[in-house]
Amino acid sequence: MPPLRNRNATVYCPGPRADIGQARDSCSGRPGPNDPRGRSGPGRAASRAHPCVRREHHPVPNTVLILNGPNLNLLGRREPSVYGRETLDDIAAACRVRGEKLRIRVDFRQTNHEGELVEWIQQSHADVRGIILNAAAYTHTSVAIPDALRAVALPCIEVHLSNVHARESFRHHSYISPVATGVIVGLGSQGYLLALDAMARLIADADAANADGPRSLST
Ligand code: DHK
Repeated sequence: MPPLRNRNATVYCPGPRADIGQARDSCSGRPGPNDPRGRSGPGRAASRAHPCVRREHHPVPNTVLILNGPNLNLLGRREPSVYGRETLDDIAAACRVRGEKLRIRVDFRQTNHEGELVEWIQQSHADVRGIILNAAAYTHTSVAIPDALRAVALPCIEVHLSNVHARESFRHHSYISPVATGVIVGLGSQGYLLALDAMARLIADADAANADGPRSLST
């Protein structure tokens, strides 16, 4: 199956260029309405079209999606002896602070619906470099979520607040773990921050490998 994204996504300067009109709608790099080249071949077409198509010239911040599944909206009052007293908003705020230090834009979301998690994973934009996922109860039941993760082929770190292996046996199995780059369990909200640290390293390593390694066909 071909990848759904250009993993070596080129970052585009949003500045309009007179000869091609508003060729790019924004840093997304998608063709604008006046782009005569349409939607094909973003990497090569754009590098001919605009001198600013350089990661170092107009860097778009790396985004990491942090996705939370069902009942995590109740953190703080839900079984605090298991999940702690911090609310999900507290955890989101701590993640954003850590993200700023790491120069990562944190996109933090929660839903009680499996399909919404699947759609968020599928819709990861070109600037999303990785996913930190606490799928909560869907960890132990969902086939669709790991399928979506396989499809987008982004690094994924699975996080659980509680030590699922010290709890009921149905929590010992995770459908996410086989597709995750790494797994952090049992460290409470700190697990999210450790996952961000690890993700920053994975991104830096990938960028270094890209810079040093052979040029891919798509660049
Ligand atoms: C959260 C849940 O809601 C449970 O269903 C999982 C996970 C564990 C957690 O520890 O973060 O079993």
